[in-house]
Amino acid sequence: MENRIENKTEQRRGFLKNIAASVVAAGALAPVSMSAKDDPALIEEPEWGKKLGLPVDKYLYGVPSPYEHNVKRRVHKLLSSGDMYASVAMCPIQDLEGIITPNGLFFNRAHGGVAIVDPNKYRLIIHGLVEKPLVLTLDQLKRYPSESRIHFIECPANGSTGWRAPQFNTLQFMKGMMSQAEWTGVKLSVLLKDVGVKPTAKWVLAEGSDNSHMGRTIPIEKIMDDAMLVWAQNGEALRPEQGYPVRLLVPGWEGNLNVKWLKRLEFGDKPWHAKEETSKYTMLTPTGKAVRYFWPMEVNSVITHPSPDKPWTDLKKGDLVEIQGLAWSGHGTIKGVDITFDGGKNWVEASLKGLVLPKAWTRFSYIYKWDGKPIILGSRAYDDAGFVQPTITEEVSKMGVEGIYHRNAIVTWEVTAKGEVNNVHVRDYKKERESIEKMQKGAKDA
Ligand SMILES: Nc1nc2c(c(=O)[nH]1)N[C@H]1C(S)=C(S)[C@@H](COP(=O)(O)O)O[C@H]1N2
Ligand SMILES: [Mo]
Repeated sequence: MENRIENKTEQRRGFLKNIAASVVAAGALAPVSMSAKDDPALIEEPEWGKKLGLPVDKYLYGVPSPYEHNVKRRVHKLLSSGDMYASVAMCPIQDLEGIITPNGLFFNRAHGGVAIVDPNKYRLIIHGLVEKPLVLTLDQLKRYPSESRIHFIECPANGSTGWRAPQFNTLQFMKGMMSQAEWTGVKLSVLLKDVGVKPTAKWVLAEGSDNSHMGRTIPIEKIMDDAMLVWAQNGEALRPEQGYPVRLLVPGWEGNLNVKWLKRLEFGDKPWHAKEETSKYTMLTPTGKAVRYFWPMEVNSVITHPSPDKPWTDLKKGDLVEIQGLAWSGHGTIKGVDITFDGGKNWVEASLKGLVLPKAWTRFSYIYKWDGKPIILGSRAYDDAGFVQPTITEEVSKMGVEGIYHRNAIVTWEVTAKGEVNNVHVRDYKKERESIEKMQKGAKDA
């Protein structure tokens, strides 16, 4: 960590010398000027002003402008079971503004389809190693004092489509297995006062009422720390896709632990998942050892503007442009984000925009004057728990190449002279080869 900061200062000095002249403060960012006399959009009265608009009762639940029809979740056949019941609809993170995902665009991962639960028949069972088992209706649950918190949910397989080699040239399919909402519900530490958890309880099994059940076990420390039962998402009831009427929220931890359509919580003294093959993910590391418990999502970031989906093809040499992206960490709060224009040799510091919250997406920004020369653009986030995003080579030496989960290496974009943006990997193959060989040897020795 210390090294990193020293290096950063050194590198930043070198970098600033080179491009300081081309960087201008945000205040100077001006819109492209246009002459009124050749702009038909200014001279002619628009269609929509010549007639009445839609009656206000046309949509009593609003829908986006028809011109925004391209902003939608997308499903790739490589990532689904084919019939779309066990599948994932990816969030268009390249189209989002700020840090909140509109409910209709929240990514949706389901293993047995999206359950449509009747709230009147909904029951939540809390049992096992507790003094007083509870069965709650939805109304009873909502009587507990509520809290609203902003957190991302990220599937640990997010980014797995591109760690071995670039596979997709779209940000949506690369990193769209995550979204962020303001969640409202009750903290489990508050609700559990009513059940009296026994001191012998060490693990909690959470189970959904959908076809897949999605049984997951979670250590009691996390349950008592900041886990919640949530029933609302961005100011309205959870969407069916997010687990209506109630889901478990495990802030910052693997997406799969956030059990939707929650049916029961059972307190026990051992991790059920040790017996259940399918109920947790493990990861093989270069030493040949598998990591069994791997819950928090690592510090991570990606540049959304530009990206393959949001290229700079309409920019002219010398234009000022805002580079933007998202940074997040399941370990804590984002402290900063660095940006490279040369594939990781030099770094400058971006600024964090708006709310900077723990275990939450944080938007970052950097005003840049594009001179039309090709660049290799990337972002590197660091958090208040001391974690720094690794390069692909660092990630491969630590984690090997077998696991598809928890990939958080720096993402790099090649921006061509035409402003096209491509997903590229900046790698040190020699080091990676060595680490793979070490891993294979370790596995043999074990
Ligand atoms: N009951 C249930 N809960 C579930 C799942 C499921 O299939 N069934 N999928 C899990 C997985 S793998 C992820 S990544 C998150 C995705 O949450 P989302 O669909 O709200 O984005 O939900 C988790 N909770
Ligand atoms: Mo997931």
